[in-house]
Amino acid sequence: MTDDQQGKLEIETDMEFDLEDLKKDLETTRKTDRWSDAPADVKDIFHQLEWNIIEGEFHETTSFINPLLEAGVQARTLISGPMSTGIAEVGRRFKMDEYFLPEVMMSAKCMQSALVIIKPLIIAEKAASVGTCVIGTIQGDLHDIGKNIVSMMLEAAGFDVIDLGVSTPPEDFIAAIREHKPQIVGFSALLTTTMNMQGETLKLIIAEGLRDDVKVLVGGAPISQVWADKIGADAYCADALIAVEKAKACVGEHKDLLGGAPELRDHLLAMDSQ
Ligand code: B1M
Repeated sequence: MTDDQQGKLEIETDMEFDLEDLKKDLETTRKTDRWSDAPADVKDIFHQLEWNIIEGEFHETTSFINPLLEAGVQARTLISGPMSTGIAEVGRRFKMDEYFLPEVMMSAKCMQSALVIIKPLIIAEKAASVGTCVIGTIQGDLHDIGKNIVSMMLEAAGFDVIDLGVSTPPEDFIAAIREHKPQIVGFSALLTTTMNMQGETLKLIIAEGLRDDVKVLVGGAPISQVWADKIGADAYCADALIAVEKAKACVGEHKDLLGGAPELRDHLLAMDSQ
């Protein structure tokens, strides 16, 4: 697969989907409005990949990825399309006690094995260096699929990314800020029980006198703009693409605003409605 074979197909994935509708699609005909602009064979493999993730058949996940790339589907379309809907349905089943932890772990392995193939393709798009970002999943939290996607998208956008991994203690963020002098710090949290550590980590950044130096972006399933405002973060990022756009604005048009400045928060919030 050569570089110019990749990325010829434009498929709309940036659409809201209702989990109940998705459930109906999956349980009945799988006829759906999702990806209606994709060629029939591509759409068919999208559904197979989605289903593969839901069923956690991780040994077979990669067999769907290469045919899609060879058909010209962009790596990032795979993430925002069938991989996102597949893992969302897994989350719904877990919440409804239809799935238990072993099933979720197998689906997570599907996501990870697909990302192994996708990551080099996304990183290959790396633009010239635009800044540095320290990112990590917050202490107590082991979820890293979303954080890894954000990291790789930031890297492709030209950021030098220092990824601190999962369950990152606040002190490790401080040490990394001192060592790498990032303009951006990103916190990921997926649990309502760990999201509070975003606030605690930010408090330590303030206590250490580093708040002006860094723009703090937060994300993860339970995170919202209300939460970001409550803890005093500069921006909430609903997904990886928004995280990249906001990070770029922080080192571009808003580079002269200090971390924590109310105008910065307002400018970044306004980007959500653009
Ligand atoms: Co867990 N889990 N899990 N889990 N898990 C959730 C989060 C849950 C919502 C499932 C549910 O009930 N429906 C639920 C949390 C409920 C709550 O807190 N209210 C839950 C639970 C309860 C748990 C355990 C406690 C279960 C248990 O042990 N009883 C346990 C916790 C372990 C721990 O962390 N201490 C646990 C464990 C696991 C697995 C290990 C099995 C696995 C994680 C594997 C891994 O990550 N390596 C797992 C998974 C896979 C999930 C779900 C199903 C999927 C998460 C995911 O990868 N989504 C999840 C259900 C859900 O989220 N609806 C669930 C796909 C990913 C692309 O999206 O992470 O949201 P997301 O990232 C997005 C955006 O949020 C944003 O951009 C990303 C890309 O677009 N974003 C950022 C994220 N971080 C950002 C940082 C930024 C910017 C944007 O910084 C700049």
